[in-house]
Amino acid sequence: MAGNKTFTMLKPDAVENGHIGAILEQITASGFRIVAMKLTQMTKADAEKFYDIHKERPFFGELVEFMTRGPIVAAILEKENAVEDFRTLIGATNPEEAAEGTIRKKYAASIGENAVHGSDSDENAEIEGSFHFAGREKF
Ligand code: RTP
Ligand code: MG
Repeated sequence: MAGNKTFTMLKPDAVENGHIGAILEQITASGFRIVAMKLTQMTKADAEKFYDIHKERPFFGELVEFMTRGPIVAAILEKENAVEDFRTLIGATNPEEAAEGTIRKKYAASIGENAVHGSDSDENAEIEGSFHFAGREKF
């Protein structure tokens, strides 16, 4: 059975460009409930740990640099079939390939700076949510 939670980050580019409100509006209008949320900034060590799975990829250094350059909005979201439905809502990793109306199509500039993160499995949603939030911060 599909899980009901996912984890997201509005990335530094989205925050810098003033898109927090519009993106959160699209997320909640699409049926996701906010379970936990905060403005925070990852350290280099945080980003290296969070993206450990990508450490051998050629873009790893760039990714860590980007994700630590300013604040992000971290949030846990709840909805039936949350992981899959949220990845549909954000669109393809490369905004040029993202479907019309998706968050990345509307707000992302490039494959590297692509406005928003969405967990890729129920297991990773739990790991990533717990990376950013303590139990008492989840509602
Ligand atoms: P995310 O984890 O952020 O939701 O994105 P995703 O699943 O669609 O993509 P993933 O393969 O997990 O890549 C993680 C993030 O790394 C950056 N990236 N840059 N320069 C590049 O070729 C490249 N490829 C990936 C993006 O920020 C991507 O979201
Ligand atoms: Mg991913």
